[in-house]
Amino acid sequence: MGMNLTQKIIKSHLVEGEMIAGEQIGIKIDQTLTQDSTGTMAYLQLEAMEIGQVKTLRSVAYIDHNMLQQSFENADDHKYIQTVADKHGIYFSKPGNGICHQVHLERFGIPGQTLLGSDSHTPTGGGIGMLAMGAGGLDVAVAMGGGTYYMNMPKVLKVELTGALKPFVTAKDVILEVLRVLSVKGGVGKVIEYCGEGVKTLSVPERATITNMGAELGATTSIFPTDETTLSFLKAQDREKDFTLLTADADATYDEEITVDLSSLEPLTALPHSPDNVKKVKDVKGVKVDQVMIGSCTNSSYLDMMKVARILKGKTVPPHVSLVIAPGSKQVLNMIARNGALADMIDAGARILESGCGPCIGMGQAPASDAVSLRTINRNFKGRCGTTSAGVYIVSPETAAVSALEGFLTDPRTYADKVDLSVQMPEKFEINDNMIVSPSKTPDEVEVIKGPNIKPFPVNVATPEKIEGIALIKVEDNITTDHIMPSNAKLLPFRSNIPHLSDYCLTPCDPEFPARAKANGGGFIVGGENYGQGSSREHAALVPLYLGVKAVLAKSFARIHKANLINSGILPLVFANPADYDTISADDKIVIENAVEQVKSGKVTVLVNGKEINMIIELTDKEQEVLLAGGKINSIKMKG
Ligand code: MIC
Ligand code: SF4
Repeated sequence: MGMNLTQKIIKSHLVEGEMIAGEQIGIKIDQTLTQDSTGTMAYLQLEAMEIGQVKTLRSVAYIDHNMLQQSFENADDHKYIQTVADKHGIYFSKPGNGICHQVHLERFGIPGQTLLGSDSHTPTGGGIGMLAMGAGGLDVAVAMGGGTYYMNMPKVLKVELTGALKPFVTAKDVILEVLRVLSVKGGVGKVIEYCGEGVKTLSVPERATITNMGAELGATTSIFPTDETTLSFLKAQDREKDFTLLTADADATYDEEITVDLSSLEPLTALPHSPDNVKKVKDVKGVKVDQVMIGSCTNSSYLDMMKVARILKGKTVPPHVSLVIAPGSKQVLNMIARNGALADMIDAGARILESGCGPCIGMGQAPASDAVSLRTINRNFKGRCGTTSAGVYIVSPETAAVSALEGFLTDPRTYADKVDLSVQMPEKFEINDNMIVSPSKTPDEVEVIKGPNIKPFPVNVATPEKIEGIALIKVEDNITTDHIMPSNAKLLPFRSNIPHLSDYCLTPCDPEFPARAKANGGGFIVGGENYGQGSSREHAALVPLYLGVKAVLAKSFARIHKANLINSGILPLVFANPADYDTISADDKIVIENAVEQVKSGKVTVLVNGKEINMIIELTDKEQEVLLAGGKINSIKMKG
């Protein structure tokens, strides 16, 4: 029987297990990437596991998230990452070189290889046919040491693309349409595999926009086949030798299928505060816009920037609009600087930011109170931009640029007669890798520098026989890791300082949570569907661990967060009967007797104020071992 592309890549990397959807498999990881906000923790764990030289084909440490360097904490983290990378055989991408996903696609990604990144948008690499997945830093550290990556064999959802996009309708609108259809939890446990006639009409950056935002579906990853377009892209990056032709077999089968007719799509937007709250721009047009932000790993490619520059050329943004643009990489910035497109942006009144995540993760450019901000980013969770009362709309670069000029949310097709957007892919990108530092050839001589901001990370104890405490908080569906462990300009400098971060845990839901958790010596969290969606940050598990959280009782979990909880020794329990969620309240007393045996059986009876509630704990054999040991570090130590 024929295989789809996902199955082919998994098969060629399979180390353990059978390729049956839902079953545990172990795969070999070829490449890893980290970024600074998850990287410090990943490398502290790499050191704790006494991993010497990395065993991957390529590992890269990027600095792109926190580049404000407003005080020593930030610089400490950067210095630590640079020196630890140097010592362990990891390439180091200096701050300013660009956003990890954009740079990795340009310079390192290889079709058919596996990539594990400590960032949820690692699936960007699926745009050139990589099996690229996000994971917690600890799993990435293990992969760097040559360890197998364990996961559940995903289902494969085929998205058949037909037709071709109309002018001013974009790849962003394609993924927003998929989000509209499938929702933010529609991809959980699945790889989204694109195919069909429409594929060849999309450039590599367009494909990468689509796979990048597959993270918002909760998918394991998303992937495109490779073709002439992929080859030309790699050639233009001087990396022709990295090309392999990859397609699904003609008789491949899939677990689910949907079709998206590119020709029928219209410009779309995700309204505040969820990426699946999707509407047609023409149906919500006219909203007055205060801020427009163009950039992020979703939409900051050379093609995106050139189109934006063409729209802005010779025009001016109105007084009430602040337009900020962050080109995705040094390569992109350099090319638009040389060809004059950057000047067109500056002329129009845009503020140009350095190549990095910036406003996407609340590192500056927080909108004013109650402001409307149009952004080409991938997540518009409440407060993520730095201003809780602001409303962030996710849009394409074309919609962003046109709306910035008009001052109101505007259907970009109104500019179709005025601007020619037929920008060609360059035959050669400008290549200058002088901001990528190769690792030391004499690693023994490298001193790893840890400044005072770098604190040890918490480690759990083995699962005890009896677990008890109170329900510290009860939260609703779709709680994000931005709720559990907020990230913004004030907190990002403390990603290697768990004690400091613990004072902010779950504060967007309840400002008293940290104090209550401390006063009670820990306890339980009660959540709804898709608990922990969004980022890969394992801080959303490490900080609750530090606060003594023993288990999370939820209707369902997001994939990466569930893995991070297990790696931290915190029980991810799912209501056998979702209606039981309604019977628990904050402050209820919770007891789990005979915890070890119950976890092993996969069924856990929880006593809530003495009343029995049935929970399920779905774990692979490996996960069970890790959880019962009190987390991954303990389980590795136990094996010696
Ligand atoms: C994000 O987009 O939420 C982040 C910031 O890139 C995170 C990583 C982090 O929290 O450091 C992600 O996507 O995993
Ligand atoms: Fe950076 Fe935003 Fe992309 Fe996360 S989503 S990697 S913060 S640009």
